[in-house]
Amino acid sequence: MIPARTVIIGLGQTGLSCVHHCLSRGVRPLVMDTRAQPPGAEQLPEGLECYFGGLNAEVLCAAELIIASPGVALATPELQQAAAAGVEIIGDVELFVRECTAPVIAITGSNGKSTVTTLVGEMVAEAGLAVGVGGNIGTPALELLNAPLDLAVLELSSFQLETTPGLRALAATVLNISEDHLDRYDSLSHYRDTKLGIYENAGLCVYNREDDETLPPAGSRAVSFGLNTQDYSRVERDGECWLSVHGEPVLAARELRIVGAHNQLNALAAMALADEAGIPRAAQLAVLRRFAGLAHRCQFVADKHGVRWINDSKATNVGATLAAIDGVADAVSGRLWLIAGGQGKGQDFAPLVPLLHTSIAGMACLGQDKEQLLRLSDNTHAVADMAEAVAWCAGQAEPGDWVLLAPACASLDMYPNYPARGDHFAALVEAL
Ligand code: UMA
Ligand code: ADP
Repeated sequence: MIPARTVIIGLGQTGLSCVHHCLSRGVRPLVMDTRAQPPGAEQLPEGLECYFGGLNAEVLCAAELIIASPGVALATPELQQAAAAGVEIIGDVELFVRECTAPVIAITGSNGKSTVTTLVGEMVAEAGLAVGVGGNIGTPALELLNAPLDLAVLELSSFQLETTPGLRALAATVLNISEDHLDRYDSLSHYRDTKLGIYENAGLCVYNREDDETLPPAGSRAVSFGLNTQDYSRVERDGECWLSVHGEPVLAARELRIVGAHNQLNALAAMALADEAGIPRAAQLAVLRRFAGLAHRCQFVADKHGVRWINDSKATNVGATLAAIDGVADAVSGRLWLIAGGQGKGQDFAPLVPLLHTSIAGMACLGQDKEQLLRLSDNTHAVADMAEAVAWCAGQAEPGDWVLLAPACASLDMYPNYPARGDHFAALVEAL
């Protein structure tokens, strides 16, 4: 039951999905947004009560329920006041899990979420089941309630996990933990603990044996994935690398179309989750053999005068950039040039330094936090924007070299989102 005095905070995709959900349940919510002209305002039905340009603490404290968008921090003073006044604050995913009767597979981590979510979703569909795929990947979870489902596969951000106390996943995973969103969390352990919340009441916890930060609480029913031999793993057989399950090789790694050790881990995690949902191995392997990766993740753009250009605009944190470099490094015959920069979100960029001294010939640095990147080593170069970054790399690179856009930063200082950044990069490359 959604109470009559419900306030929805934030009018992005999430807020709009919550408005539609409330209306479909006979409740007319009040909508609030800190922005004077939030982007979805024109899509609201006529006559709905709105409060834009700030948060009204008085209204919030008088509410029976607040549904907060993930982009709004719970630490916001007006929300803290409402919480202190005893008002329940939840997110859209909590509304979803309260109503969804199908089992849920829940996926979080600093990197690889969308890849694993897509893989699992496709595996379930391949097995002939009705599957809904949503959450942080882009389709608001509540939209999945519009069709009958056998299974829901949700990508969950730390922001969404903060406001989803009722999650009871059939299987849940934390793929990995590395620095991100430190502008919203006071420490890495705070960010990690929020992510580990996904394991609460999960039927099976799927964790990364290479990353102790992903360990579920003692006593949990758990299975692991990793690069050494246990559970879901990568093994060597007759000089060849295989993905194996409980010691049995099931797929030669070369049959995967997505590259890099990180993607082998993603494939193993997807198999572990799909196994718990009873998806036949043949359906899993069919998907792993054909899946060529999502757009803006290590995506080949063009070969220009013998130089290969790669778009990994989705690398919005240092961990993802390291994985992208690792993923392409073996394939590069010449030198590798990197384009990075944007909003650093409080991260430490130091893990890039060893690579700037070894695998990376030079780095074009752009965006709000470029100064921090420029300081990392001598082979960095400041550029004003993406056009200058592409031009500089084109001037440096020789046939056999690769240029990789893997910014280690959010795009929001220069673009509406990471796909817009990747598209702009690709257009500039095509025009070379
Ligand atoms: N905002 C305000 N004032 C408000 C409300 C929001 O300024 O009152 C700002 C936020 O600070 C943010 C922007 O508006 O900059 C959008 O926030 P939102 O929560 O309204 O976003 P939605 O459009 O509802 O999209 C959200 C997720 N966005 C965020 O978590 C910031 C989307 O994840 C998600 O796909 C969508 O719900 C559907 O579930 C995007 C994302 O960047 C891809 N996620 C982060 C990440 O992956 O790192 C967590
Ligand atoms: P997310 O949804 O968590 O952002 P994606 O699947 O979209 O993850 O991948 C984002 C980027 O993170 C990719 O471009 C890649 O460089 C990197 N990445 C993907 N999987 C992993 C992984 N398992 N470990 C580390 N980095 C990864």
